[in-house]
Order: sequence, then structure tokens, then C-alpha cells
Amino acid sequence: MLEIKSARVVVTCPGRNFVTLKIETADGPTGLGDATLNGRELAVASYLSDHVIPCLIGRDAHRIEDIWQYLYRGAYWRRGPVTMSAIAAVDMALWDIKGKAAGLPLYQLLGGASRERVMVYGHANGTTIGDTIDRALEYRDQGYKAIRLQCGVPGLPATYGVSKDKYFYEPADADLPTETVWSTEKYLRVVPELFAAAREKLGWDVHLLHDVHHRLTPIEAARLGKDLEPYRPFWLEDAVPADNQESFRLIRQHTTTPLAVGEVFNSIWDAKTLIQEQLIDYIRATVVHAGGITHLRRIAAFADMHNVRTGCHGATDLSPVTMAAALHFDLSVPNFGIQEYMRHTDETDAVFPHAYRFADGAMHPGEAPGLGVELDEERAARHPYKRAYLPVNRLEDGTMHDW
Ligand code: KDG
Ligand code: MG
Repeated sequence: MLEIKSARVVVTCPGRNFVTLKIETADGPTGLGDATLNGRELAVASYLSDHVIPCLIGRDAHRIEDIWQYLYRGAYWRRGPVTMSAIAAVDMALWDIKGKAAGLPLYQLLGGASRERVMVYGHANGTTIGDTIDRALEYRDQGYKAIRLQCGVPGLPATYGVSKDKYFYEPADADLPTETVWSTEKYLRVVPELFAAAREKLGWDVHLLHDVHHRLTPIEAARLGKDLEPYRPFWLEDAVPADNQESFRLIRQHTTTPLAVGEVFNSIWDAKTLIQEQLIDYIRATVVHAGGITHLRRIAAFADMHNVRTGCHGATDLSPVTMAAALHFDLSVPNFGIQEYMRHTDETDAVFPHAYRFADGAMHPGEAPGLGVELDEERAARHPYKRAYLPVNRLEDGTMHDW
């Protein structure tokens, strides 16, 4: 028995908001879990402090599966991003504790390494095709084997995925949602041009990825998939919103471009049809928003039975605690595909010192016991919460559209 003595939530904003759960045991280690839900941070902080932490005190930290079931089944109100991010934070913290208690890095408890390193993809973006290719060449020189390409859309003032900064992208940019404008027609013209230019300049020895960010209809996505086929993309991400999982059947009938989806999924049920019918190639669900390591492993096992590989979300709104958890998971699961890596700022890394490292286009979680991430609470306290929203998106005639 490793008794949970106390738990608390730390909200900090070292350049962007992060919600972290810290669980302390009576005579044993402490554990960290990420509970950050971009633009809705305080809802998860309250869910944890007001409704979850009181139920944790006195429980055995070693009973990870039982505590997961207690919080999921026992709450009656199931699923949803707030609930599942809160459960994820508890789950991560308990795995961290178990690893520290065993004196082993988490991946060893998950069955050990299935590979030597974890291939990651970086984000090359620019307002023009030329800028994007220049960034991609820099990524390639830094050793990246896989690069996501996003460029501005001619005729639109700004586009998701395109940053003002060369290396850091932060879409939660204002204390009320920024309004952006979208044209599918303009977008569908530029992306094939971007990929044609990229293959010409970057050659064929690098994987190229693209994120549609849920903005097309199935038939539009099918068209884009077909247009990109000659350039052999590694994947086309979030081609349509997956609220209706059957939408992917239509895309699948028309294109052999590999499909990835799921960064907003929070449970296996969001992906059931997609996986079972092999309508996708990569599942993007991640540790923090999909119920923690315990639940993500279940999703991965189900995906493995259907030849679907993992491609965890790894944007900057997922804290270094999630990044570490994802890397332990990636290193261990048999059906790993790729890991997204948008590096955090130095300010964030200073609040969350970590053992994971990047070299030659790949990452490794390191050998520190547990997750291998610390929280510098003194530094964290110097960065108070600052309200920040993701943008919203409208068509040129003012109609609300998916951001
Ligand atoms: O919080 C939203 C971001 O994580 C998201 O916009 C980033 O789509 C994204 C990606 O693929 O990293
Ligand atoms: Mg995405």
C-alpha cells in the first residue's frame, strides 16, 4: 500500500497556460500529471480540485487500473474532454509514482522498449510556399526525418498552423477568441502547389505531413487526398471533423493518401468505427486528452488489431509532462507510427525540467525513474494564469466554420 496523502493542482503560464496535478504519497514518491485543455484550463482544474482530489485521499497509489475505473465508471457522467483530461492527469501521476517506486523509467513498466528511438515530426510553416520550404530545409538540416508543411493561403489574411515566429507556434493568442476567415476553394488550390514545390526542393527522403484542421467536407477531403497522391504524403491529418466517424468511409473510397485523425478524441468510443473498419491509418489521440496512459494503451491495442498505427498529438499546449508520458508510450507500443513534436519555449522547459531529449530527428524519454519530469514550483508561481482562447473561424460571408 502506497497511500495517497495529498494532491493539488498547479496552474502556471510560462508563456502559455498549463494545469498540472501533483499527487503526494505518505512515505513514497510524488507524481505529476498534465491536465491542460487549451482555452478551458480552469474547468479541468476545478474538476480535479473540487470533484476528484477529495476521492483520491487515502487510496492506494499502486492501484492505477482500479482508480481509473473508479473515476470513469464511478462518476456516472462519462467521457468528454474535461472529464477525460482530469482522469488522464491522475493516471499519469500514478504511473509516475509507480515508476519512481520501482526505480524504473515508465517505458520499462509498459513492457520495455519496442524500438531504439521515437521518430518525431517538426512543423515547417510560412506565409508563402517559398518561406515554408526554407523552414523545411532548416528542419531537414537539423536532422528531422519527417516535417509537417503548412503555408498561408493567398487571399486570406492569416491561416491556422502558420506562425509569426520561426519556430514557436501558439494559436491561443488572445483573451477573447480571435476571428479568422476561411475559404476552402482558395485553400484547395494552394496545398497541392506546396507539396509539388516541397518534393522538388526537399526530394523524396523525408516524410511530409499536412494538417487540414477539420475544415473540409468528406468529398473535398477526398479531392485533396487524390491531388496529393503524386507527392506521397506520410499523412493527411484531420481532413474532416470526425464527429461522424462514417465520413471517413467516403474519403477512403477515393484516395490512397494515408489518413490521420483524433487529436480531439477523448475515448476509444470516438475512434471505434474508424479503427474497426480500417478507415484511418494513424490514431492521434494523446495521453492528456484521452484518459491517460491506461486508456491510450487500450486504444493502441485495439488499433494494432486493425493495422492502425499511433501518431500522438504533441502541440505546445500539451505540457512537458504529457510529452514525457507520450514518449514512454511511443517507445513501448508495438504499433507506434510517429510522434508530433512542437518544441516548448525555454521558459516552459525551465518550469518543467525533463529527462527526454531530441537528437537526429528522434526523441527518447530518458532513463530517469517514472516520467522523468519535474515541476519547479517556485518558477511556476512566478507565471500566473492568463486567460487565452483559441481562435474561431468564419467563411468569407460570415458563416461560422470549424477552426
Ligand atoms: O490546442 C489546439 C492545438 O493543439 C492544435 O491546433 C494543434 O492541430 C494541431 C496539431 O496538429 O498540432
Ligand atoms: Mg492537428
